This record gives sequence, structure tokens and C-alpha cells, in this order.
Amino acid sequence: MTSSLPLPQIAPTVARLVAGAPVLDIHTHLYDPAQGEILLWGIDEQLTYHYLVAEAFRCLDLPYARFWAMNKTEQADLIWRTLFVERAPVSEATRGVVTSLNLLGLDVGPGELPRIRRWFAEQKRERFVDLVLEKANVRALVMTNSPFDDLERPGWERGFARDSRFKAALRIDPLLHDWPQAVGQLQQMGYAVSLDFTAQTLSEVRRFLADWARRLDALYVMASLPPSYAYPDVSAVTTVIEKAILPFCREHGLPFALMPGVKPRLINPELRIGGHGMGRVDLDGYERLIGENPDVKFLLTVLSRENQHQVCVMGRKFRNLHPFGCWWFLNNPVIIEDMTRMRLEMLGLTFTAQHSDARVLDQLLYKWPHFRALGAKVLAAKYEDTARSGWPVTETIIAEGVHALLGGEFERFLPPPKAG
Ligand code: RAT
Ligand code: ZN
Repeated sequence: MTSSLPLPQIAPTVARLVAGAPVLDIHTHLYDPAQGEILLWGIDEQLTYHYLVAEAFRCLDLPYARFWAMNKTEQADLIWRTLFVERAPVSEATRGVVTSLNLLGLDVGPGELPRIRRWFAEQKRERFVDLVLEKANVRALVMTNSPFDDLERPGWERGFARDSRFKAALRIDPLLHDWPQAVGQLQQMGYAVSLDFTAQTLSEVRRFLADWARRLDALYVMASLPPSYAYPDVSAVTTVIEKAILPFCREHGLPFALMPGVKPRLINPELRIGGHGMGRVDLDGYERLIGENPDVKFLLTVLSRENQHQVCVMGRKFRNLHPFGCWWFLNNPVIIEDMTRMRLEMLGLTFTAQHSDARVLDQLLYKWPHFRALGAKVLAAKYEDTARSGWPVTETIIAEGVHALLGGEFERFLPPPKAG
């Protein structure tokens, strides 16, 4: 274990350790099984994933409205025919469906959909959750939990017995994206807020954050931001960040997870959730935000590839910043390899290499195997370089590095829970 590995043994050792390392998946859109139907799983959910809907429409000559009028099975049939029967599934998202089915031991091929559906119809949800987490080797995952979501909120208000593998994150996009609407919703939830940023309104927003962070037992507070946003402007966004979110995070010791780069409105609303766009972000404002608040911890994932180098430089300046994941449009092998290599070269082992962003439970079965293969390749090359430079690379060193990148470093970054 502790002896230095000969060069030819480094790559196979890294591959074995990466394949076998339990992951803490720090951002998903999955839900605790006790939350019921909102936890999506199964083949039809996989096939109607918004990444695939967008890809299918590139090949379909069908009015969008006709697609949305179909039921889920019909939509799934159409996507299967379009992306898996009439052409080969080579894109990352289509190949993902193949990987996940394959890992479940199912035969995959153009004629197999009816048989695959029959297999899923026999599965029980609780058992399937265990099966997927075990096969994907995910030790725990972080959900995205929004009190503004009418489907999700009632469950939290009623309360339920938590599955300890499903951690919570408090998602608050409406507070930043649509203040008038957020005010209405906060009022309905019993908070005495008004459109003006009075002292009472800001204190009520902080009370809302505190109530919900406690109710969820949230690990962090999270929001996505448009590329047009530049901190510190004179908008409601900056006021809410400065006067509500930062004081709350400071007082309660919760990190603020920033996800800049999503176009504020759907650039093709016909595609619904698949219609979001991406844009390069001016990160200078974020440098200020993070640099001026050293007593607040920030998680950061940025949607544009062009921003990634500056994120690494920011990581080198600010120890209260933790870059994470290869998010959404970055979750493609060509970009993942590049980003992971650059982060290792600039930040060492002090980041989280990937999150799954899974919306359908089964997607853990491809997002993680696909990442593990790429991560192992990049990491092996780095450890080989280190060995060639003269440092003794041992199995223990590699295991520690793999653990760090797959959730361990995130856990180290999280502030210790406050007593009492
Ligand atoms: O990747 C996705 O599924 C996107 O639709 C978004 O939900 C994104 O990940 C986000 O968290 O905003
Ligand atoms: Zn997400």
C-alpha cells in the first residue's frame, strides 16, 4: 500500500481506485424517495430527459405543441425511434441511456424498448433506489430543494422520515430572478415582505432562509445567475445577495453555491426546460463578491467553457472558494477531460471534479461511470508525471486524491456544523 508504485502500475491502480471509490454527488435534481412521485426514475423518464428532447427536435419535423400534447410514453417512443432506431446513439446524453441500461444488465438495441419497459414495470421504487446507488457507487447525494416549488414544498411542510443518503440544498432562484413573484410567494408562506427593500422585508427574507435551511437541514444555499449579471450592480439581485443571502450565510455558516451562465429567459421557449441558453460570464464581479467576503464560503460552477481558466485562477486566490463539477453543457467528454486536467494543474486536489446533475435516478448509472473513465485517465497521467518528476506515488496517495475529488474535499470545505 505504502510502497512507491512502478510507472506501469500507476494507470491500472488509478483505474481500479477511481472505479471503486464511493462518490458524494454534490448536485443533483433527485429527491428523497419519501417525497414520492417527484423522484423520477425509469426508461420513459430517461428518454424524455430535456437533453434528449432538445436533440430529438433537431431531427423532427413536428410542431412543438404536438409533441407536448403527447403522453410520456408516446414522447418516449418518438425519442427512441428518432435518436436510437433511426440513428445511432453517439451523443453524450443518448449514449448515457445505453450505459445505464447496460449496467442494469438489460439487452440494448433498436428493438429492445418493449422488453426494457416490461423490466422497469416490475421494479419497486425503494428497491430500485438501493440498486442504483449501489451500482453507481454513490454513497450520498445532494438534492436541489426549492420552497418556491409548489410540488415539493407541501412535503417538507408535512415532514417525512429522511433517507440519510439524500442530503438537501436550499435552492432560491426566484428570490434573485423574479423579485415581484418571490414577494407574492413569500407572503403566501407567511413572511411579511413588500416589494420595497425595507429593513423588515430584508429581515423577513433572512428569516425565510433560516427557517427553510433548518427545515431541510441544508448543506448550502444555491442559485443560478444569468450571464448578464455583474456584481455589484444596482438591481434587486445585488440587494438580495448583499442584504439577505450573505448575512444569512455568514451567521449560519452555510456556503453560497453560485451557478452563473444560464440565459435568463429560455432562448427557445418551445423546448420548455430544454430551451435554456448559455453565455460567457464576466467573472470580475464574482472575484469582488468572493474576495470581499472572506468569512463566507462559496461553491462555484460556471456554465461556459471559456470561463473555466479564470475560475481556476480565482480558486488560487481565494480559499473561501470551491469550484465544482462540469455542469450541464460542459458535461461532455471533450470538455470534462480538459477542465479536470486544468483544475488539477492549477488547484491540485482542492476541488470537486464532478456532480451528476441527474434528474432521473437511473442517470447516476451513466453520469458516474462516464466520469470515472475520464477522471481515471486524466488522474493517471498526472500521477505518472508526478512519479516521473521523482516523487514516490503510492496506492495510499492515489486513494486519498480520488476521495478528495469525489466529495471528500467538498466535505472538508463545508464549515463544521454549529453547536446547539
Ligand atoms: O442540467 C440541468 O438539468 C439544467 O436544467 C439545470 O437544472 C441546472 O443543472 C440547474 O441546476 O440549474
Ligand atoms: Zn442542476
